[in-house]
Amino acid sequence: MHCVYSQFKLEGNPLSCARYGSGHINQTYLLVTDQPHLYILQRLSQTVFKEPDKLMSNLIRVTDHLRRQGLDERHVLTLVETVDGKPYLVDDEGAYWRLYEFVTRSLCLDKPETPDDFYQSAKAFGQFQNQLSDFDAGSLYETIPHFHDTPERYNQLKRAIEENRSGRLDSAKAEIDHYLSFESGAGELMNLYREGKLPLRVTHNDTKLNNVMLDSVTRTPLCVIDLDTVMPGFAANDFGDSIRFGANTAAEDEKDVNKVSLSLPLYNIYAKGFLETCGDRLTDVERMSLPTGARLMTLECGVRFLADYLNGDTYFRTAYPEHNLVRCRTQIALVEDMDRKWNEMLKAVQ
Ligand code: ADP
Ligand code: GN1
Ligand code: MG
Repeated sequence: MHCVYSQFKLEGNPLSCARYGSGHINQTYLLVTDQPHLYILQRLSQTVFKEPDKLMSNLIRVTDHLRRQGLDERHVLTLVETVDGKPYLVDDEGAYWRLYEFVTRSLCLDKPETPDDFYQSAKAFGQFQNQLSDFDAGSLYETIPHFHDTPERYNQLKRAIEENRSGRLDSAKAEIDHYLSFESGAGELMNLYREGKLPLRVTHNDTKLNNVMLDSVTRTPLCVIDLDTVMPGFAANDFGDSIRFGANTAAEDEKDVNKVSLSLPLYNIYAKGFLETCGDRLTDVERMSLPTGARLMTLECGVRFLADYLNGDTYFRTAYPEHNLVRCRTQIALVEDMDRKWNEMLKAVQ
């Protein structure tokens, strides 16, 4: 990292800078100074984000929009300028770095500790959609084209199977067959959209529980973070990705798939929080599409993990060689459990 932080306007002298958090994409560091003032330093993944300037333009415009609503540094992600007054840094090697104010007195969870934590995260993401409801969706760049286009994700998986770049095809035969048998229905949301029945909104598109900050004392929402994929999208996908990650009774990378299931109490409480916060804005078709969002976000994420395994782990950060394969197994097990609980899932949004 070569003291890249010294090129930002810091308050205090740096004491330490170490890897931080459990995000799968960017390189994230916690920077501590003697003030004491905490910062989050991030190097953007340029494997994932091909047009970082456009991404940063989205991020600046979205956070400015939130700040104009009177939100302070604990309630909106805040960039710290470079010493020459720029909002982010491109180093000599062309790497993109940004520095955020650390959201103080906060909690960032990988798993809800109580159902109320999950309810509060639903409020945070619902509120985020409200705060951006008057933002011109068409003016945002698509930072990752076809990000939540599930049929296109299946095409990418099929290319990965054909190319077999990692030579791992034989070790994933069962998972490939399993995912291909689930392909019908993958286009449900995209079809509704193309038929003009589902509106595009400004959505977050990566609504994992660890992308929201809660107040460490009241455990109520502070702000939503990880804004790299804020783009036009479907409300169902924001709802769905939260369910995929937070309402699973097991971790995303649990090796024992028997531990994987959809927690209906967590699902129901998230639906309650989300609908209480932004339900009024949703059309009937959108509201009824929320369970489909949960199913398709889970299926799609599994397809992406499997494709990345076949491509040789170039996209998601992995800790061991089978990590993406393990992740794709949990996702398909979760889809199967959602199919078993489908009527109850529908009931919660009816
Ligand atoms: P990734 O895209 O890799 O998931 P994130 O932007 O989500 O990267 O950051 C990774 C983790 O770093 C988050 O889950 C959170 O724990 C922590 N983090 C990021 N930004 C902040 C911030 N401004 N304040 C406190 N923690 C943060
Ligand atoms: C990534 O960046 P992070 O860890 O919050 C990914 C999401 C996946 C998720 C799976 C930009 O999220 O789309 O759902 O991993 N983000 C990007 O855990 O691809
Ligand atoms: Mg993240």
